[in-house]
Amino acid sequence: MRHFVSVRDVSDLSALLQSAHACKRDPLAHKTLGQHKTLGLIFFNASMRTRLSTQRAAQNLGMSVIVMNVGSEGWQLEFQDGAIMNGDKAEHVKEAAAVMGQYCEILGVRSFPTLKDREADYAERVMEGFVNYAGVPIVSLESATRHPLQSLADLMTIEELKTRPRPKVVLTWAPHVRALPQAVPNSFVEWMKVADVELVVTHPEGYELAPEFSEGVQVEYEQNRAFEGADFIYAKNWSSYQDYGTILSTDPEWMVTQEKMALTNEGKFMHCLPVRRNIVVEDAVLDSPASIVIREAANRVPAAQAVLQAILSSLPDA
Ligand code: AN0
Ligand code: CP
Repeated sequence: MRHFVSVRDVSDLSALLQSAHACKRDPLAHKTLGQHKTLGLIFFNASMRTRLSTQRAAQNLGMSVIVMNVGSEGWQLEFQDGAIMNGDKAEHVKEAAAVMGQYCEILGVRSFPTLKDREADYAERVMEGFVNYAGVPIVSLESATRHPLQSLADLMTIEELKTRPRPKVVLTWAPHVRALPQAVPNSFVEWMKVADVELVVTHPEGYELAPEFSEGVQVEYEQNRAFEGADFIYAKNWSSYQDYGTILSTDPEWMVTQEKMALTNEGKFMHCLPVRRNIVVEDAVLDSPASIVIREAANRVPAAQAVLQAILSSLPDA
């Protein structure tokens, strides 16, 4: 594997999943694979799970890790080709990414969307800038439109806990007080489409995901109907794609409750975290045995490890 920015970078999904499960069983099986190699983790935005789990995964492989919060501690970067840089941007991604690539064998990048300029966000200007100019493999730590390390951990978790070969998996929109990216739901849908699951997406009207993700996906606008017989409920808020970046609804009726979970097939509750209690999901659900959010977060380590392992194994000098 060269880069890991979307599911399309995975040539053999079942092999990657098997590798992730193996990393979970025996985290130190390849503890020298990454020796004398450095992973750079570049954050334009806040993170807890992605930062710590990816760092831990790299350590399990013997890698060194450099972390930089470029969003708050670095020079402001320009991404526009041909820009006349007379504003507040001190450096172009062409130099910045190329320099970082001199210091690290692999770079991880987190960069949220603007939620203002849909075209720029969906063109993945930041992630593509790094892919084009760093000269080393790039791992997405959540980009403007995708969060593939999260989706891989989610899929691992579903595989671990499913009670039938083709579980019903429901992605439900839930309310939130802030406008959030579509990256997590986009990615979840993208990965579930290639997995062996029955996927249903439920959200209020106006929250349809971008066509490249929603194409071929079953949408049920009645949340209760979607929940019926579900094995996994995956809750997430996102802002509107159509009316780009706006909050169209804060309807508390969409919060995930015990009452709604009772409609499922003893369904498990999933969320990528961080989650706002009693806004997205009520305490009773998160505090119940049906909640698997901590296992899901734990699986971020083996998921990241499997990805780093695949990239390390295909470095030119490996
Ligand atoms: C981010 C999002 O919704 O994309 C990160 C989730 C992993 N969430 C928040 O900003 C709350
Ligand atoms: N789920 C997730 O990516 O969490 P962080 O934003 O804390 O990394």
